[in-house]
Amino acid sequence: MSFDPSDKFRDGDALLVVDVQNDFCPGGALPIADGDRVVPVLNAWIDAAAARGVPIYASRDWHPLTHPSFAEMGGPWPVHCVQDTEGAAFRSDLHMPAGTVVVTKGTRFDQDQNSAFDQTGLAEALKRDGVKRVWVGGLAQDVCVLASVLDARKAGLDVRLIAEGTKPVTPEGGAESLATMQDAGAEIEG
Ligand code: VGL
Ligand code: ZN
Repeated sequence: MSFDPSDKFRDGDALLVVDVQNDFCPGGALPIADGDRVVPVLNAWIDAAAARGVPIYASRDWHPLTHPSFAEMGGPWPVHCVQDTEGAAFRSDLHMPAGTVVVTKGTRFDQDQNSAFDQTGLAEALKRDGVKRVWVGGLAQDVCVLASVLDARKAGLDVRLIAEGTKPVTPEGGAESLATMQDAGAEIEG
């Protein structure tokens, strides 16, 4: 491994891996260019977090078959991450050490939840566990990572975006989301 993130962590840190699922990677239903390339990067962070006892949270988009974000329901996206399908599964090469907490979102019938914090109780869980700062990576940078970072800031958490560990739906969206996250006080790592 060329880069070891171990020395980046301090007490009060947590790692949030957003939506590293098959459908968001090449070959999936809503593929993000190079989406699979975040996996080795995030694995290094996950391994370092596990070794240091930093809590790891992995969110997943987990939609019912009739979800309002799907085009056929009037939403912006193709059908993706349908509950219990292979497309909704975490990438099989993503490290999931024992104790990794799965955060399920996007299950509502009446509205989408892009953020891992949206009505999941995640902010409360992090506060309960004494978390002050979250390291965030995953997919997609300009959708669910962006929404999660902004909500983390709103919840009063310090945020570090793992720049190499996230990819956007569009390059323009990627650049814009970076600026928006920085404006909200998130720091960009890498
Ligand atoms: C996402 C589009 C639709 C994401 C989820 O995880 O970024 N993007 N649903
Ligand atoms: Zn979705």
